[in-house]
Amino acid sequence: MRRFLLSQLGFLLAATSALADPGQVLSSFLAPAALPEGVAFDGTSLYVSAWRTRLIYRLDAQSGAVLESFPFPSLYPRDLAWDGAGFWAVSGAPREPTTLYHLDARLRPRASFVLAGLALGFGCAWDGQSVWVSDWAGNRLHRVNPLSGRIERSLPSPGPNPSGLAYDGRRLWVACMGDDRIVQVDPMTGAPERSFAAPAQNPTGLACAGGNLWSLDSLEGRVYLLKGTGPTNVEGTTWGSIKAAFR
Ligand SMILES: [Ca+2]
Repeated sequence: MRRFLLSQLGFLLAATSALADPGQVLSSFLAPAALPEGVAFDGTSLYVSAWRTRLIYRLDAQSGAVLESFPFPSLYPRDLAWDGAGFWAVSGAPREPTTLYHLDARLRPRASFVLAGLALGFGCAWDGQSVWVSDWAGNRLHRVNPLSGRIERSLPSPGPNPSGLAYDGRRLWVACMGDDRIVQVDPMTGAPERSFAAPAQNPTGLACAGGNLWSLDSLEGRVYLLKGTGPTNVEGTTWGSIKAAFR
């Protein structure tokens, strides 16, 4: 009986993840400028950095309309992250030191850290306590102390050329430009848990929005809203309803 219940549970879990269909494009619009590199979402507006103009744009998250723009703090804008009160921004280019900027809610620089040992910093995410920065050329993910700028922990990237990073409350999402995939990993071990094809061929910045993901493509110059894994599967209503069925 126990074996029967477990196999049924496995079937239900498989059916649940199939329904979620992560990676499906829910909507998309043109980026405000060529070569969008980074994205952050503060719960209301979308913030997109663009290489061509070296600006950060605040966008209406529904229409993509530009509401405001702010100068990026360096010549090499990459990914962004929102930490609940301000932003983090990565500056990275070949033969340039990777620099992590802390910006206030109006995008004014408040602090900066040069991250030694990174070949080309790109992705940026906030996990509630620390900042994650990906090394595009070194194929690693680094967890950085937000007060000292020191690297606390490093993991191998789940794919080549990690560009965008986002954190969904439990797992890291990594856009890999080298194979055009978006991968969810365990931030403790770096183990990949699921992945799907990026919506186009040059994925850059990533940001989480509820259970979904904002994803940029610098070749297409587009902003995509992708289906994520919904509210955290283990604690969310889907898992609750499965458990209820076996009480
Ligand atoms: Ca990000």
